[in-house]
Order: sequence, then structure tokens, then C-alpha cells
Amino acid sequence: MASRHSDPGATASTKIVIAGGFGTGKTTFVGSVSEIMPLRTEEMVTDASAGVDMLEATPDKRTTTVAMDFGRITLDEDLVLYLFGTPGQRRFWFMWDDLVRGAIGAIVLVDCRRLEDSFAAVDFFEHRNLPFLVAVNEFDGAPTYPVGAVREALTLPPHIPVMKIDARDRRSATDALIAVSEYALQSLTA
Ligand SMILES: Nc1nc2c(ncn2[C@@H]2O[C@H](COP(=O)(O)OP(=O)(O)OP(=O)(O)O)[C@@H](O)[C@H]2O)c(=O)[nH]1
Ligand SMILES: [Mg+2]
Repeated sequence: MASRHSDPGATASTKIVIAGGFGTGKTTFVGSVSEIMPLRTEEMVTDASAGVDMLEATPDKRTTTVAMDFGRITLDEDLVLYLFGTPGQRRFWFMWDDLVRGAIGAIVLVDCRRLEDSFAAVDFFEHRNLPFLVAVNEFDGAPTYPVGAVREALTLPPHIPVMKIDARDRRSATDALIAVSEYALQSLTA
């Protein structure tokens, strides 16, 4: 929940979760926008995920998030977002409940080559009634689809925003954070 001290010039701070399937770019996203050195919990990908998490789409990926990513960005000089990136591997999903506590909204990153990997994240936020938007992270060489097709494939209701981003690009990732903040604030006041 956004908090603000009583003096009018004070800064509000709030929490946004960056979620999505394995290797969809969550750690990259937090690293691109964070104004502080992001906290990362990367470990080498082990055989424990073979057959469970799709390693083929990201053959160069050697590490995976085992606890969380943490970063911070100041929007408009008076709104500070604390960013919490989730782990993507299924065996670490038990941490998601703790990570989302107190968040006002979430971004679910999807990779169009493996949309099904992000189904669980979409379900997770739908069931908790936490406002979220879907950000299609466009990987080099991956097929591109209109946002309408992604919405249909994920069976998203019309009110959930869908946008295309490049998680490596600060401006693009910041735009997604502005969009989710506005959407979450609208949902709070609706
Ligand atoms: N081409 C391209 N590569 C990307 C993009 N975002 C991330 N990557 C690459 O994709 C790989 C996976 O990125 P991560 O940020 O580790 O993904 P993650 O979602 O945090 O992964 P887990 O924590 O293991 O679930 C890395 O090698 C990134 O460099 C993107 O927008 N475009
Ligand atoms: Mg990660």
C-alpha cells in the first residue's frame, strides 16, 4: 500500500512485484530500472529443474533467481517504487506469497515462445485480486504477436493491460512500471 507522511511534499513509497515464468527477464528488468545496485540471488541452474523448467529457449542462461531480486526506482520525484522480482523456477514458487505481501500491483513478464510458462503467474494474481499487467518481453529472434493475440492466448479479461517491452531497456521497463502504478492506483480508487 502506498504510504505518505503528513507534509505535502513528502515522498510516497510502494511495492511492485515483477513476476512471470522461468527466464522471462525478471532479473534483467529489475536491473535495467533500479537506481540502486540491485540485490540479486542468482545461483547456477542445476539438473534439478531438468524436465520441469524449459531450459531450451534460453540456452545461454546459466543462473537463476533462487530467492528474489530487489531494486528501487523514483518516479516523478515523489513516488518511490520498491521492486521485488520473483524466482521463476517452479521449485522456488513457494516464496511468492511472501514476496507479494503489501504490493499494490505486479507485472507478469511473458516470453511468446513459452506463453504457458506464465499461466501460473497470471492465475496467481487473478486469485489474489492483485492488480497486474502483462508485459510481453520481446526476445531477439522470437516470433512477435499482436497484443490482442497474447491477450486471447492467456484468456485475459479486457481490463487487464497488455504491453510489449524490452526488459533490457530502461525507458521501456520504466514505462511498464508507470503503467502498472497507474493501473493499480485506479483499481484502488475504483
Ligand atoms: N534478447 C533479449 N534477451 C533478454 C531480454 N530480457 C532478458 N534477456 C536475457 O534472457 C536471459 C534470462 O533473463 P533473466 O533476467 O535472468 O530472467 P529471469 O526471469 O530473471 O529468470 P529466472 O529468475 O531464472 O526465472 C538472460 O540471458 C537475459 O540477458 C530481452 O528483453 N531481450
Ligand atoms: Mg531471475
